[in-house]
Amino acid sequence: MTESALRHDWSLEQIKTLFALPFNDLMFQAQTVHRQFFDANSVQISSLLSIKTGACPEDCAYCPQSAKYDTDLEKERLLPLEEVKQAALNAKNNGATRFCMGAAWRNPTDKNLDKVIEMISVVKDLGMETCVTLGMLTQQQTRRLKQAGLDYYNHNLDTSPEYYNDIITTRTYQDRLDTLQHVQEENINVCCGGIVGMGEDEQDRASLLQQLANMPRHPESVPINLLVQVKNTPLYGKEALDPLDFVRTIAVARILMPKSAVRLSAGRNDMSDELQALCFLAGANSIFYGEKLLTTPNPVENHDLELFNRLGIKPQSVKQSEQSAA
Ligand code: SAM
Ligand code: DTB
Ligand code: SF4
Repeated sequence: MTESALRHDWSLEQIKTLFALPFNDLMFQAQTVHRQFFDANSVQISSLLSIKTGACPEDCAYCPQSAKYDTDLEKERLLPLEEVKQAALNAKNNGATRFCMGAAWRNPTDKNLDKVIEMISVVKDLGMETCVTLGMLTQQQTRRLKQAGLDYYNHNLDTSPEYYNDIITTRTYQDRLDTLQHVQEENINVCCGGIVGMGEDEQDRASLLQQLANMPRHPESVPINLLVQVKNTPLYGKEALDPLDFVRTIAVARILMPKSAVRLSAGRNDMSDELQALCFLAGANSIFYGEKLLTTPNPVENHDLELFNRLGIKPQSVKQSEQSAA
């Protein structure tokens, strides 16, 4: 499949038809597409660090960092540069090729952005790819991040436009699309996906993927998060998603966005090794690596390395990931 064969005109019906395929047929199709663009046994690994934790003014119903919910979280101010450098170095020594820094902001102030730009610079100097997620950006702020050499900006759509108002009221879907447009216009790689298991239905999952696949450029990285249920957030206690429907979501993302890295993201701590193996078979080829996501647990490194070993998966080197991002 050539670049020009990438589609941006998926109808909801077509996507729902993929979801409705017999599981084995869906997996076969996803695996076939996956092998056209990727080494099927290679997975990119990114490590996360929360550079500013908690006290966020937004009301995202899934999020432990919202100031609106009493989640027992230790709030922190923006971390000192040296601490960030140390964490990135540890991540690199453990084998991560990309370092993603997240801040619990609605949007960064220009002063905050100065500090984040220093962080991007020290992480780049370690030879790692950089990613930040800071909330909404103006075009001017996006340009500054590009000039700082930022590789990826993470900004999720989170769910379908139809289900969105049940999850967040303090920021609109259009606000998110606007920030994503700024990032694409400045030619920064986009990392954009969503969360499933929030009580949405299959049509919502299809509609979220339709939004992503029909963007003018597919996001270079598509994180598919399974809701991490945190006590005292509004979504705590939601009925769990059928794990096979999670695998289907990964497979459909892979088919719709053949050249994108599809990331098996939050929620791995609650998944069996076998379920994760099915996700890789469905076309996931990137993970968050390291014992913590932003504020919640993730599998320990040794466990992941053992799983990779059992599956014959090789972590991707920085060089390979540069090639696939180009
Ligand atoms: N505050 C910024 C923003 O929301 O744009 C950046 C950080 S925010 C924590 C980054 C993403 O983490 C969210 O968009 C959401 O998709 C994901 N996330 C947060 N809490 C989660 C949870 N409990 N389970 C799964 N994903 C979660
Ligand atoms: C993304 O899609 N998932 C990551 C990252 N982008 C920033 C965040 C997951 C957060 C899970 C809840 C927590 O640890 O606070
Ligand atoms: Fe704030 Fe981001 Fe959490 Fe929403 S997801 S409450 S914006 S930190």
